[in-house]
Amino acid sequence: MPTLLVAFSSFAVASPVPEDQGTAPPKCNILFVILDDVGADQLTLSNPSGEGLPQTPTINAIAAQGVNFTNCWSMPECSPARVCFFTGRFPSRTGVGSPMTQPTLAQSQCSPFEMTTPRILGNAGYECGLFGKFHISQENYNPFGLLAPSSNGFTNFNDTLLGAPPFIDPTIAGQVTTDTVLYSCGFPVAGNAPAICACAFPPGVGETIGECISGVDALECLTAGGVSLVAADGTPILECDSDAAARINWDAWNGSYVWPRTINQSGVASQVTAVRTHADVDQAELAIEFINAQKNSPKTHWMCTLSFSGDHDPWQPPPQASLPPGTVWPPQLAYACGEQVGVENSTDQERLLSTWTIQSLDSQIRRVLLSTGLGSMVGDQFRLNAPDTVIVVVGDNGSFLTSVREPFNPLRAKATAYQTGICVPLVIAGGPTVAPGRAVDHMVNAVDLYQLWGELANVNVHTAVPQGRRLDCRPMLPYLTHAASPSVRSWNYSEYFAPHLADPCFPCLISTGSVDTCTDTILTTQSLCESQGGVWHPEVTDCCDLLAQMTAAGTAPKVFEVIYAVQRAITDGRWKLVYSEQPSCLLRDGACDYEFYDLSNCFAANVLFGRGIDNPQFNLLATCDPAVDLNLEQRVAYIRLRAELALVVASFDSCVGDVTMDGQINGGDLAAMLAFWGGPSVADLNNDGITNGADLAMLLASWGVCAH
Ligand SMILES: [Ca+2]
Ligand SMILES: [Ca+2]
Ligand SMILES: [Ca+2]
Repeated sequence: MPTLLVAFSSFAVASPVPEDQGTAPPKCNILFVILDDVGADQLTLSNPSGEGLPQTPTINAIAAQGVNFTNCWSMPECSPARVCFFTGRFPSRTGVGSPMTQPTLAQSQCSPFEMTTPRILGNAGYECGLFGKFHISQENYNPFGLLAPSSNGFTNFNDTLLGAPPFIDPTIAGQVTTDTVLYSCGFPVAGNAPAICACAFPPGVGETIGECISGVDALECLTAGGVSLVAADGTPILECDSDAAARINWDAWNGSYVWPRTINQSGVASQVTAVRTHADVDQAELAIEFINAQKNSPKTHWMCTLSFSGDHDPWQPPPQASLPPGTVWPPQLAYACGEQVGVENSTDQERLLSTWTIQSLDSQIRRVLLSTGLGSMVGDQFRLNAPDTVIVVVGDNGSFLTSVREPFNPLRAKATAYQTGICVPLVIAGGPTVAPGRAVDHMVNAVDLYQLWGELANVNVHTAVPQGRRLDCRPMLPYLTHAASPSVRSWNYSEYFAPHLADPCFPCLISTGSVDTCTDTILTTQSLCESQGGVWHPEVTDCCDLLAQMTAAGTAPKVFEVIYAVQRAITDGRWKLVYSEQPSCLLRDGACDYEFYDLSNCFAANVLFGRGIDNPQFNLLATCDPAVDLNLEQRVAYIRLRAELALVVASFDSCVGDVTMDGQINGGDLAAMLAFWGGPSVADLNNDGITNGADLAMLLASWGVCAH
């Protein structure tokens, strides 16, 4: 370990942790709602000038009776953001820098040795449950398999281990056998409306054919858990027919309507292969049951995490009952889903489906609050009634390309450290919150929520974690309890980096008209690539090889973008520095590793709280030379942020062999390694998918105290 790094890192962590202000308020219950892939662009609260945005009367009411945080950074992808929420540590400390996909190895999933929120709050007498999408760890390449949530302290988990809704089933449970996709939304359509068909339901135990009702709207049938009858060529079958029903594959998944459930409860894992309740509704229902059950629980407090999966692609029309009255598919659009053929061609449909999904989620949040007594209707006004419960609603990362709203940038969205990829909505209400209806424009980060959970339970998270473990979170409670609390953060940070995988990840090329975007780190399987409208290129090893091949063939696009394998962003609130590990083929075009923005002078800053969108033309480092590109004020800010970023990155110095993350490489790490011997694990130090002698040799070679 270079001594320079040691000096930097001790400097970086020596700064005192800010004290909580004032006397500690009483412990609070916590309802934590995660909206998957809902970036700041999606809500009027965080995108005030946005047009045609989802109607979110419940979230707006929570903000009106609480605090709207208008300057929240998260991470560019699902898994890193979620691990931040529950560990208070930046991705470079937890190892989770990218979304988990099927081949992601254990060391790129949340470690079982992390002191997650349910562990800390459990020690403080809280009952904790997480319902909905997990995506913090997963069963694949994880020694705990289906008990992955429990291995992270989430011992009461129910819903999905998948990172997204399953793919939409255009075959209508195996009935349609043509190669042409007739029904891309997973149910039969006729013109611009759901078709009318006979609706079959799954057979009960011991039955071969279930109930059937003739002449049902296909979306209503799917919502009720049925399958519409169609012929092999897709022709709707109007009357019930046992021969037709016998052709249905009842195990076929179908987006948010039919999906696999995993449960962790009391140390036991179980699964349901095909749940036939819409995921939004199911997740809300689980939260309601949990919260109401706590009224009779011997534990004094609770934390319910309601992790909606709904707004992650692929989108389908949600249940009609979840939508504002009168919501109809507009006649100018084909009734189609998952048409991921690029930004120019598919945005209207994708945005409409995303809009409807967010509206559905808002109505489910309202249902949870009304069904648990945390809210009530006073006339036609929704009112919170949560004096001892804090309600937090957050997006986990920026919106996905095809759903991005103006003035945000779809080509610098989710998966990037630009503003569209990391700015998320955050509203908090209830409990000790004073002066409701405020906006707080101070910088906050996804990791800070970890400290808030502690603050609400009267636990100092910095002393609750094992000694030597570094946290990145800062206090949040002062923003709730003091209307004029000054900014705690002087800088904010976000990052992305590629995962360790069991299989090689080949380039995936997504063409969006004038721009071809390539990734060789995120869409890690052929099916994932193709689900995003991409083309998988296993004949080459990375995006640069692909570009070389296309150039040689004369098919290179005008604009070839690569999603960088390492991205880091840091800001002091006005100036923003973006670091990207550039692939060699792009560097040839004169790109540089750093971009530098004055957010107060970026695109649409006047309508986005004074911090605009970091589009390429606003990059101040036009020639990559600060001495040429920047004036004195800019140069000072640039040098300061470069130094700040260097300190942050230096503080990430890894300690290979410290499996248990306590700053020592000793018998505890050896015991952990032996416990995982022969399989994938966080003790797979050389990242080859197996824990064995090669890893042991590395551990023994670094035996002792970590060099930081
Ligand atoms: Ca997400
Ligand atoms: Ca250790
Ligand atoms: Ca290994």
